[in-house]
Amino acid sequence: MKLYGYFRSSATYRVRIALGLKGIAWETVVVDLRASARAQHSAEFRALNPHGLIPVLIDGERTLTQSLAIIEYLEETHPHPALLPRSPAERAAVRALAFAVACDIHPLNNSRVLEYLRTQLAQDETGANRWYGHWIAQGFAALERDAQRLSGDGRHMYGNSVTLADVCIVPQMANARRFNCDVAPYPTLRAICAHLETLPAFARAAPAAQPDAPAG
Ligand SMILES: N[C@@H](CCC(=O)N[C@@H](CS)C(=O)NCC(=O)O)C(=O)O
Repeated sequence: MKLYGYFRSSATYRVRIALGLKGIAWETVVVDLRASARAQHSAEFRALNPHGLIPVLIDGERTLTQSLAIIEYLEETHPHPALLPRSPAERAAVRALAFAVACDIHPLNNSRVLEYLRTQLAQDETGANRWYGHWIAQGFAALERDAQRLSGDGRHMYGNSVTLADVCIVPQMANARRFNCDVAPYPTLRAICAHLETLPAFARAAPAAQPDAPAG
């Protein structure tokens, strides 16, 4: 499979984790999101994904977009190990945790949103960082309470094994740290991420481990 992404993209990071967990080999095609490159806006990339967003996964003739749709596709085509529990109620609970990250926190802090704040709404770095930190704090405070209730062992967001919720929280925690958000108030989330980051599929998917990450 071919994964269009960027080392720092947390939505791509989710897909890298899922591919690794399922033991699927992939080849990276770098889409440089930096302001100097803006490769997501190139005609070539827009032909693949008119939304101008990564990740895009190519599986044979298929072009897939949206990280969670891609991961559900992988879940259906490569069911083991399962990233969703069996019962409908538990699946809904895991998806709710994943969507809290992917639908409620991440879209507000995406690069195009931050760019709009800076360029069109005249926010300086302090303003943009306040915006970023606000949505992290609001989302993580609720996720901390969720994890206290739903984690079975303090090492996973839900129950005792890796689920879609874990695939989403680790990249979001990496983003929060990158933007210097205070994550001290979320000890359960921190402990879960600290454990997950030691697992090979998570370690291999980490931004610093990608071919396009700057050396050092
Ligand atoms: N809901 C989408 C979000 C994708 C997304 O926001 N990707 C970011 C990188 S993490 C991106 O391509 N940003 C480019 C931009 O903002 O112009 C998904 O989960 O795949």
